[in-house]
Amino acid sequence: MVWFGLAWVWLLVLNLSLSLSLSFRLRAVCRIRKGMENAMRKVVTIQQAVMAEDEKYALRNRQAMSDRKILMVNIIGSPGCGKTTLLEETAGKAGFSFAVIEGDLETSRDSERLAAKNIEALQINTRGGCHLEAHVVEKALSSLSLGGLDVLFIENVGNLVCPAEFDLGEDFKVAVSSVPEGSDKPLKYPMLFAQAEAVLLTKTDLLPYVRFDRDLFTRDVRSLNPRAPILELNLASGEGIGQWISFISERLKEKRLKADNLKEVHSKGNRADAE
Ligand SMILES: Nc1nc2c(ncn2[C@@H]2O[C@H](COP(=O)(O)OP(=O)(O)O)[C@@H](O)[C@H]2O)c(=O)[nH]1
Ligand SMILES: [Mg+2]
Repeated sequence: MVWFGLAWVWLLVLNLSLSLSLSFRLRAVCRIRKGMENAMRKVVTIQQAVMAEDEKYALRNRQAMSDRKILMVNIIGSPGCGKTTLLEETAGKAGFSFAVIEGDLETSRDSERLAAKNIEALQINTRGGCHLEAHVVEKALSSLSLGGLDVLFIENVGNLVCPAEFDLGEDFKVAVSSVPEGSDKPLKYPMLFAQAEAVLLTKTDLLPYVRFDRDLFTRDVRSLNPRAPILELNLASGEGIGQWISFISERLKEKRLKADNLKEVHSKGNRADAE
């Protein structure tokens, strides 16, 4: 009877200590989670502040390009999708003049490739940064000879994620995706494909050798972005480069027409004020 009583008391004590330790542990987990949530909130707030600050530079870049009637195009795609090759192939075939801001983590290989084609190219090395930012582009603008320039291309750091989140002051972004990357990329990286003014599908010469569902690619791009043209390019043969050049030429014409119309409206307004 005594033994039974002792066992019962022992079980009671064990149960109590177990539930106390569980409740302490739960409270500790809650505290850690709360701490993490607060830290995350701070990180998000800081990131928003950084992006808001950078937006001021983007506006300044946009204004500077508008004043000079230069079309600024932000080219974004994975490493190796053919961004530099596209610019090399554009040189000599385009009826417009252009310069390039090259964004890479390291090396000046891309700007050297472009310089070999007589394209003015300014290399920016982000030293680990996964995208270009507007304040860096502003500095680059002051080092480029912009006089008489029609188009300024920015080859952003090879990446489908971060560059899509940052406004550099460009007129628009262009998404580049190559056949060997696979047809599923638009839905996996929707932000870029949704905001692009044109989607380029490069390396179409590899279509016979790579499993690539063209219909799926087109359908997915369309679901994210109903109006952007999808331009297919084989940069090995130059096939499709004409439609790319026409697209840019058309956008340049539109920008200049808009700027001229705006100038006319302003001067009419000024004349009316003077009368
Ligand atoms: N087969 C094929 N290869 C291409 C094409 N475009 C580019 N490449 C090759 O793809 C590799 C990466 O190209 P690059 O322009 O440096 O890509 P980037 O990293 O996006 O600038 C190079 O070896 C190019 O020669 C294409 O249309 N077809
Ligand atoms: Mg490149």
